[in-house]
Amino acid sequence: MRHSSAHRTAPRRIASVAIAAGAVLGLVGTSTGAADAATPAHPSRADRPVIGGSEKPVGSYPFMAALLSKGRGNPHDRQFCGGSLLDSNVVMTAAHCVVDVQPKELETVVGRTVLSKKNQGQLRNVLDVVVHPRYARGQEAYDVAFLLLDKPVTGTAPVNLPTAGTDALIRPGAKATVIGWGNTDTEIPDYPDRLRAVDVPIVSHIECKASYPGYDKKVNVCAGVEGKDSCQGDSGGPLFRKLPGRRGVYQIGIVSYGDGCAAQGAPGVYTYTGSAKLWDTLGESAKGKKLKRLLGR
Ligand code: 4AZ
Repeated sequence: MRHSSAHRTAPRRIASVAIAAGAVLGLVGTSTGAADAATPAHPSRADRPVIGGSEKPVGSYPFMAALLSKGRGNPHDRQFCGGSLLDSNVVMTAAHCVVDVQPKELETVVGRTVLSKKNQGQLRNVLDVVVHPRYARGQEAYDVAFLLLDKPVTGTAPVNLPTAGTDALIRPGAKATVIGWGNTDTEIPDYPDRLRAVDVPIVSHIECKASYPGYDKKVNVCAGVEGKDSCQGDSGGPLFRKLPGRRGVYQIGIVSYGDGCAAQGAPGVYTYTGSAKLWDTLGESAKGKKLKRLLGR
């Protein structure tokens, strides 16, 4: 989010996105621990690949949403942030993606993998934008907002959220996945048309606070390692885990900010969706209270 205003000035995206994905080169697979072992500690410029993820087949992440600025152009050029389906009528995203945007200027598509494929997924207008009442421009915490859709998304299971206040899903070292259409290259910006995913380890609150003074462990969680991270354009998208024996996935974070992408000692920062404080304080605004009721939280 500290980069969001810059993104907003970019012609192509309101906010910015991109998953830096791909781990180092396609040589090394993407989501096995082996990739890390195979990555030189100090890759030369030439072989530093950057945010290491990989492409995903259509239908892999049906709950994924893209935020598009309305217009006639190619949706790939209009995408500026990610989001996730939280309820048939609600898409969750980052506050910094939408805080300065009118609902009329926005549309969202759920279940599309290739942005330019206009017939993929379910496209919706946005009736209202509910920004977390504690989110303050220029600050980094409480970076969550909700888009109320004009009609429900059908036939798609929303993402699950962790039980608020239980931190079992953010044990440091645990493997999570982040997805998006954000930048895949830290040297030459490259925004993919097809959704990408990268596996990232959860980082401890202590390490994260050391990297980011504004980090608030009550409402944030960090993840990432050198070479694997979310990046510009991935903002608002989900960080999630698949749990053994459970259907669907559990979203533990929302892409929020970071100091660059995929650099050593600068993991990505996420809004922590299992935070009791995040959900309690959402009720401090009238719209937030209504939304909590709608979501049964
Ligand atoms: C951004 O500018 C952004 N490495 C998103 C995620 C990260 C950094 C920046 C995390 O939207």
